[in-house]
Amino acid sequence: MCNVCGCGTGSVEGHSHHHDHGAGHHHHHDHDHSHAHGDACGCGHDHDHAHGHGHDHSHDHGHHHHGDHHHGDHGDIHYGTGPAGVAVPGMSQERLIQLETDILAKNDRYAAANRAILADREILTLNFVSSPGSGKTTLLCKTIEALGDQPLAVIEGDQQTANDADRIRATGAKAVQVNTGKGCHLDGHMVGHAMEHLKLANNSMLFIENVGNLVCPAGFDLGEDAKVAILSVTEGEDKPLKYPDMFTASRMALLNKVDLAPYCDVDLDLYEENLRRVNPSIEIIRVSARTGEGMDVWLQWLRDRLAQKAKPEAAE
Ligand SMILES: Nc1nc2c(ncn2[C@@H]2O[C@H](COP(=O)(O)OP(=O)(O)OP(=O)(O)O)[C@@H](O)[C@H]2O)c(=O)[nH]1
Ligand SMILES: [Mg+2]
Repeated sequence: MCNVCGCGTGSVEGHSHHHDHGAGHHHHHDHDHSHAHGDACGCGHDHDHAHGHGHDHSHDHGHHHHGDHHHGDHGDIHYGTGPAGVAVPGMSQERLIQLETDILAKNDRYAAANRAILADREILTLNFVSSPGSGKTTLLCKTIEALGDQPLAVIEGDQQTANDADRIRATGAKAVQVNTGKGCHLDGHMVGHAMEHLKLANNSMLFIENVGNLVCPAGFDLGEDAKVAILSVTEGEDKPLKYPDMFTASRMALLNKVDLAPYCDVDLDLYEENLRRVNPSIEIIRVSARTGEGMDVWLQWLRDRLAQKAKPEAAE
């Protein structure tokens, strides 16, 4: 997850409802606020704030550079080599790990509740993750149209606007938009709330379009059956190597916009090779939402997953 942007702050403080998310969002950058909640004081050491009065914090900002990054052979700077995998000015690695553990534990409880409901109702749930503009909404619209009368619903996550939910509703499908404000990902609580708004049919499909972001959504379980990563050929074949977390977390990768491949200096085989380097078991389908190439393979994959979702008949 993303400690740097404080994207889980709302959850930690019990404000994980999406309307409150923006308000909680700055707080990890806010030194005073951290104190009020007993968080790391910024001195780089955890200590009990009840006894921390008089501690001089003024020395602290910008001085503890050593220890949170390493230099490589060419002087390249590597943050994230500590146990927390991330560096935040003024926070110790121990404190960061505690914060992440708290946030994700809370998220996991919401996600588990969603998963239990979705399993009981045999609803195949897919979490579509990608960078902005890779074609998630276009692919979803084409998928919905091709699936015909298959019962399904869509949860749309974006920082702002209802554009994508409007595009989905134009196909005739049910959709609810979740605006995350400054938030950079959907979380389990937001999705549970959105599920309540959608009258989900039993043995149906639920598609969740996450906020366009190749980083933070990787860490947040929503209760889905699988993450489906959408990549477009225009992004470049090195993206799986640069943002590996998203692709190790995904079961399926749709390599979209293959119609544009002739116009780009892109090597589709290398794209797939790089995906398998970070996730050897990832499934990959080359598609074009524009021309429909590969859509039959993708639709069959969806139907197979839905069939698997059906619970075995209860033994008499
Ligand atoms: N040529 C081509 N263009 C595509 C394809 N799929 C999507 N696009 C275009 O890519 C642009 C972005 O598509 P969207 O579906 O909005 O992408 P998105 O991932 O939902 O974007 P965000 O929700 O903003 O992250 C649009 O102009 C689409 O028409 C494709 O297969 N081929
Ligand atoms: Mg979209």
